[in-house]
Amino acid sequence: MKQSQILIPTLREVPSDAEIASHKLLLRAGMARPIASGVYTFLPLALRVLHKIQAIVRDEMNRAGAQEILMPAIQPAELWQKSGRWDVYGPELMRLSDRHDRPFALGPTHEEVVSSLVADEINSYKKLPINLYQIQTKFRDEVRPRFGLIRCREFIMKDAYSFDTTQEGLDKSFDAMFDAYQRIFTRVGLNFRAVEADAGSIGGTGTYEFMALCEIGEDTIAYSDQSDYAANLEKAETVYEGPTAPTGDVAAAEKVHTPGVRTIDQLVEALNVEARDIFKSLVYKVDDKIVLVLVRGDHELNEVKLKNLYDATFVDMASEADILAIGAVPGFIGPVGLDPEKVDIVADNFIQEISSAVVGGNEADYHLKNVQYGRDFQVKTFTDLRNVVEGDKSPRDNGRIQFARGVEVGHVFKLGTKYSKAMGTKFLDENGREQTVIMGCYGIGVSRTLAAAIEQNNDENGIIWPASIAPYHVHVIPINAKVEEQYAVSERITQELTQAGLEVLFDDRPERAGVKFKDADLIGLPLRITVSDKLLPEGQVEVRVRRTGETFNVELDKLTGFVQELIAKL
Ligand code: 9G3
Repeated sequence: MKQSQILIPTLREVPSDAEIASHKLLLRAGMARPIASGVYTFLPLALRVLHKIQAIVRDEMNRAGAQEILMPAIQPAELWQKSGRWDVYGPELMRLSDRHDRPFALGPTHEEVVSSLVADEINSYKKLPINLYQIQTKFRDEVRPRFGLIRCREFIMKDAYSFDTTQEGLDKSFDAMFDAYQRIFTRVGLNFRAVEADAGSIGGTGTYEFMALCEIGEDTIAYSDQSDYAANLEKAETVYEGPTAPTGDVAAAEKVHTPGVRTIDQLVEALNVEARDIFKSLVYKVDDKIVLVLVRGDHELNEVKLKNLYDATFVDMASEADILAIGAVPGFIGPVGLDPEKVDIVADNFIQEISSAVVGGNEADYHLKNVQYGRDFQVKTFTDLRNVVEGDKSPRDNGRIQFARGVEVGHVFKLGTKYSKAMGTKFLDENGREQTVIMGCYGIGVSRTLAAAIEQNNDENGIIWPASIAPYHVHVIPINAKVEEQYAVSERITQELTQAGLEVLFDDRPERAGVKFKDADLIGLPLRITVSDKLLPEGQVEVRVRRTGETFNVELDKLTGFVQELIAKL
């Protein structure tokens, strides 16, 4: 393909709102252009990469026995009213009305649509299991789109949905998808981990996120240094090995005047104690219950674990009124003297390691010290309520927990009957009895995968495409396109390599060599072939590997075989 014919508007500089490498490079390499916050046009090079990622996804989904369909982007509100989600989602769900003023949503996902389809079209166990998938544009009106294609408002997702008659069937479908995802991300060339994740609002159990490891990732991954155990921070478990607090008697609890001392750091300073000796008392509204949560001052509450403890739908910090209503004082909240009728007191296991603690005094400007759990206050439930920290014991092996950051590029869920019940997706079993279908759902962020690949494969000169998803395999560049022989040889090389099945971008533009080399490094094709007056007399051209900078002088009559062999390794 001649570069002078293709729209590749490369840039030297990018707008300041592009903070991360992939966002900058998508714009500079002339691959994407925003038309609104979080809404992008994919230009020719990006579309070629998207098509390659989609081809790998399709190949593995089809190999796993899934069937491709294409569902509509606009969805009638009735479906979301039937599942009960129309009122659950706020402004993130993009809504519109049709000409008859009927309400619709722009689809952020398709559980309702696909469950309704299967409810209408399948009603016998003989037709199950089935796995339907699509590759389609999704809409989610993110409050803060950022990082280019990593978090945008319109994006391309592969979403699949499995329908089984039994839990074992779902387990089998889930495992087939899990394996397909391992193969997909390996073939795409991503450095990724499958991490245990919380099912969140979507419900169900057994959910994994596929995380592309990169520093700009918004998610923290906790992994063991001695096994392939990995979990996202919401889910990662701590290991409590039992009370180690000395049971020796402790002086009676004592009030301490701490005017205006509210934060852990101020308390550490004022009372000359360690953060671990202070109990954070956090008052939450969990659905409609008021809960006082205790975690050590050196730990962080994990709100997802609190939500799961109560199997709640909503978890929010309590209001000042709620805090006063249970007899506590904002800024000086503590567990001592509260009425268990008015508030549940739950605590993270690790507060049991502290025998003499500092807590809020439930009185303005006062704290209590020498407070002992069991003597001075009771706890309704002890459980794992904190975020893991680096160095914690791994819950699965004798390793220690380390942190990494990642971007979620895939997510697999065991849904169970959450949607099939609501949407009436049933089947008649072998005894003619009506049963509810058991579902799984499986997503891949296709456009986000493109961005993650750039995040993981770039240097100061630009993108470095893995060969499997590169927009083209080889960049052919004559040092001076105006020199007849250089142009002719470049054209012939382009034809030969194309005939051999390689995808070639021929830079036929009348630009200076330096400009063409800079653009080639920016666009990042795996190989660059330079045609020059220096080497042509020897019947040679230079082949250069973008990732390593390695160069080879290759005879023209050996070029095709050489390039084919080299590209297979990139
Ligand atoms: C919404 C909006 C945003 C959403 C959802 C619904 C995320 C929503 C979770 C999923 C679960 C799986 C199938 C493919 C894999 C992921 N954001 N989720 O349900 F209305 Cl506005 O999408 N869906």
